[in-house]
Amino acid sequence: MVLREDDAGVSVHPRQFPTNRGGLCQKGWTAAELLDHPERLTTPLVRDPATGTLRPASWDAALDRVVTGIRAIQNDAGPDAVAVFGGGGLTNEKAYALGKFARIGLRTRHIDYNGRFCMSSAAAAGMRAFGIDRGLPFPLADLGRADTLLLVGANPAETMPPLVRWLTEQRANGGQLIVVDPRVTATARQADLHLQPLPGTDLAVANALLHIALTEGWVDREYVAERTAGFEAVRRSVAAWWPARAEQISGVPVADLEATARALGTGGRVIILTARGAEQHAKGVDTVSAYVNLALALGLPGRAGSGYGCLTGQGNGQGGREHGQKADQLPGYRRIDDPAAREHVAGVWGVPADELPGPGVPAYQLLDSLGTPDGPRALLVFGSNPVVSAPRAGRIERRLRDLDLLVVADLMLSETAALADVVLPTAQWAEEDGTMTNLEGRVLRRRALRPPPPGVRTDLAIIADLAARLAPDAAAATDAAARFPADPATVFAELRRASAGGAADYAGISWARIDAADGVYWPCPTEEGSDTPRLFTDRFATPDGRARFHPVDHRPAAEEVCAAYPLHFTTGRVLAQYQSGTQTRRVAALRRAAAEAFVELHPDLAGRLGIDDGDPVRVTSRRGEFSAPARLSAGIRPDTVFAPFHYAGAGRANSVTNDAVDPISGMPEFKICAVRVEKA
Ligand SMILES: Nc1nc2c(c(=O)[nH]1)N[C@H]1C(S)=C(S)[C@@H](COP(=O)(O)OP(=O)(O)OC[C@H]3O[C@@H](n4cnc5c(=O)[nH]c(N)nc54)[C@H](O)[C@@H]3O)O[C@H]1N2
Ligand SMILES: Nc1nc2c(c(=O)[nH]1)N[C@H]1C(S)=C(S)[C@@H](COP(=O)(O)OP(=O)(O)OC[C@H]3O[C@@H](n4cnc5c(=O)[nH]c(N)nc54)[C@H](O)[C@@H]3O)O[C@H]1N2
Ligand SMILES: [Mo]
Repeated sequence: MVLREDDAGVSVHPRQFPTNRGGLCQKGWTAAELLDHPERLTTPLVRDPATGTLRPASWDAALDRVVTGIRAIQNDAGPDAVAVFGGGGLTNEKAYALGKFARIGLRTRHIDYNGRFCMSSAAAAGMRAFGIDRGLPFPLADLGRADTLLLVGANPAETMPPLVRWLTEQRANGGQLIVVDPRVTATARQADLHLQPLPGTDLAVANALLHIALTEGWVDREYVAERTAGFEAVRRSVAAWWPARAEQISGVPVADLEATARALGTGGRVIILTARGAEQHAKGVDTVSAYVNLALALGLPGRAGSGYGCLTGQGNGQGGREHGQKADQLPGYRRIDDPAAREHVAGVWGVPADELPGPGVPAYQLLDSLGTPDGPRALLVFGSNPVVSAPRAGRIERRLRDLDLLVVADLMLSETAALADVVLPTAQWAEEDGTMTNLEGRVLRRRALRPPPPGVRTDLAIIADLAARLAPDAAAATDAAARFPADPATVFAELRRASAGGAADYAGISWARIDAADGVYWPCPTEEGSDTPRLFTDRFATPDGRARFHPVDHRPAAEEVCAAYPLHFTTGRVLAQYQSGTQTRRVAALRRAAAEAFVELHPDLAGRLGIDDGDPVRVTSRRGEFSAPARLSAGIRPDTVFAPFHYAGAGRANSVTNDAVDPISGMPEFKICAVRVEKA
């Protein structure tokens, strides 16, 4: 998009760009409204110990409070007693600076971020199959030319409207769109075939699809032999997944499974995509692996116009997961437990490698340990609102309250900021330069249109100031100031060096090159060399160049329905709200479009429960309850209830969600738990 500022304020205008062709979603069109919003924070806030309320304070006083608190806690309990929580909406520069600040400014191993709740299962499955995690290993435009496109647990018509034109184009070209979702969504309505499984059964569906492909002889034997390893174990494991068995578990009719397998197995260009519906489960990694197995068996990854991909969520969901905000990660998608990676990054940072802390713990484990005897006693949050977005949010809210020091940098007083001891007002997207990496692995520029309002600082400036103030003496403070520049261009130049040689190699990407080329795809190791729009054309990023199959088996959800909690509950998004809603719940047009939470349920179920459309209902699980008006829809399975997670307070869906996590990725089970529903 292009921004213009005139007497009437800042406005958003379309820009012709290859990924979205000038298209934006409603949130994009209205985003400028937040720049001069009356509720915007324009001064730091510090909690007054006498009254317990947040009071405006100077930057000096606020940062002093933060630094004094951190020092006292770390002197008492060691460096790991302070933790950092980041976000996938931060620019690459900020994500990088935050990871560096945690490791060498605070010397803590405890940093993780909201991407753990987002794409971590697809990331882990991609890593173990392909040796690399780039959401789409091919340009988005490939979707428009696919003969068959399978969307598993994705609702782009509401979550990624600019992507819909590729779906429209695909079908105009004669392609077939198949959607797997327990609800008839706006996306499912456009599909040629809609599979409507019980939440949490996608793995069984995938294994049955591969079973059918094997029986029918659609497996690409030559590709499997030449480009992959481990097929035999998968072949044996899916032998037990007769379509009838998958139908029994998922409710998807055998005929639909067969039609889907045929479209995938006999199409020319075939693309399989997963999103949060398939991934946000305690078996998310294995579920994605099941679809990757299917894609590999059909010979799709690396074949022109075909492949497997994950639809990455947040603004910088891809770049945010590459440069060191993750508990186990260093910049360039390096592992923090890899001695060579530590040596390289420590060299760029000018510290001895043995001074870098080891891996921390995944987001939910981190949040759930806050304020407990063995957990961190201070938390710094940049770009997330876990009071609304974390699973089992009531418990996480209590953990945050148990902290000795909670610091939140935000544009608005989010529900998490409202609990903080110190709130730091930060700049918005239109007020700072930087880069973001989109779902195709394409690094893009974000340009500042105007400076932040008086009293507001950028995240980079806040990190730089904190690092300098934490230094023990004047000489160390000068040193820290040099190590933590507030200027994004300087940070990006360092990020390029730190990422050099890593999986996500940005060494050859300059801002000028991004401008000249409408974005640059990583890996891009040299300024002269080419970038990489398509991965895997010759080899995978594994040591021997072969992709890996992983045998995976269906298992039940972490919590099954029972007499007391007889219904399946799942969550997701609506078009007009974004995430925890801090921003979108404050935009008048979006509030009008989606003012409050709702509970979507089938008319038959509602009838049995004596609930009419619009009635207030209460949803209760073993962990808590929330209330919202009923919205009757024949498009949802009668055994399943859905609510959006964008709302706080009484309408907070995460009050009931399950905090069971995937053993490999740490992804919480946002997409299924057992509930009871009654008229409130
Ligand atoms: N309007 C809007 N757009 C957004 C966002 C937003 O908050 N609002 N957030 C952004 C972010 S961070 C992300 S991660 C993306 C997410 O984008 P999506 O993954 O498309 O979004 P969700 O609504 O979370 O989930 C997609 C679908 O999964 C279905 N589902 C639920 N349980 C299951 C299941 O067990 N199996 C299957 N197959 N499907 C299931 C839901 O019914 C839902 O329609 O959206 C991005 N875009
Ligand atoms: N039940 C359920 N829960 C879910 C999900 C689900 O599908 N179901 N989805 C999960 C997913 S995929 C995600 S991504 C998470 C998202 O949930 P959160 O991590 O809470 O993400 P946001 O709501 O985007 O929070 C961003 C916060 O940072 C602020 N902010 C925005 N830009 C900046 C910036 O540049 N700097 C700073 N310092 N602050 C900024 C915003 O005002 C906002 O308060 O929710 C997860 N929670
Ligand atoms: Mo996300």
